[in-house]
Amino acid sequence: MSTEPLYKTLIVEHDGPVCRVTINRPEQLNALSPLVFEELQEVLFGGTLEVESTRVLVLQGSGQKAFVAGADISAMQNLSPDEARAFARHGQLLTKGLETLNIVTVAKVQGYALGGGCELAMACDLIIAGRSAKFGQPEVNLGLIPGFGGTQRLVRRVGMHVALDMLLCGRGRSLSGTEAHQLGLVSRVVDDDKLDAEVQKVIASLLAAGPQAIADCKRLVRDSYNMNLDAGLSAEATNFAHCFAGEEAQEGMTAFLEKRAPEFTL
Ligand code: CO8
Repeated sequence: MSTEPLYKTLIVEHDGPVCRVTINRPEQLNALSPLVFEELQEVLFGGTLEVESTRVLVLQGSGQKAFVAGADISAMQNLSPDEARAFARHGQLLTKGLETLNIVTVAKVQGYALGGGCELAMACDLIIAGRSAKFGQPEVNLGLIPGFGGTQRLVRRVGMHVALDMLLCGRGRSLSGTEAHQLGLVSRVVDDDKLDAEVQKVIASLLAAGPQAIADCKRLVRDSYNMNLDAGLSAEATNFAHCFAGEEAQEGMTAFLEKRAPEFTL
């Protein structure tokens, strides 16, 4: 395991094909300051993350109390409209970048995932939450609206009516991890003290599967939001055919028939 010592607000640990990024501002409940954004941008897209050899990125918050309690309100207070637009676009580029990254992203959520924290988690491929996690979009209580995709991604996850309830009622309608799971906002929920073990289980599943197959599935699912069904099915068939041109599927199917574990390479 190696740790990147370069960052002020993040802890970045590499462990073979797994990279763990911890937002490390526990005193501020890991609120997203401009420096957090800058450093996240650098880690994810500036070369720190070795895209060729990393297969899973785990995003988490420091301490037990919060994943991320939102954008840093003190840093936002004096933004001009132009600066606010730039801030929102910056966050949106980051969240969009997570969705298009050729690596599976997992948000490990304990405690608060509010505002920009909920939006950051929703940009990840999988959200694994503790039962007592608290998801919410309290921007309206600040006289704001979400700016990092909350009005767009939340509705895609939980449907219009729950999304409207959360977005319009703000602090008055947050979801526990359990409820977030029931409503489809998170992928898995477990007792708080089992969260680390569950994330390890997910990582093990991801590492046991074909890397190219996983990357293709992620891309096809992500692209499905921007396609009609016919175009999406056609893209799926093309990719399915492509599987048969490479070694990965041969190895996967042969290993099954030979009753052994497959040996996939990146
Ligand atoms: N920003 C800055 N500081 C924060 C934030 C935050 N989002 N959340 C918590 N903190 C700080 C508190 O100010 C406090 O600092 P201090 O000890 O110096 O007073 C410390 O963290 C601990 O917080 P609390 O004492 O408040 O802890 P509690 O357990 O009493 O309450 C809560 C926890 C309920 C999470 C509470 O802290 C809270 O309501 N936080 C704000 C949550 C919120 O409103 N989040 C949404 C922010 S807006 C947003 O994310 C919009 C994103 C899109 C922006 C688009 C760009 C324009």
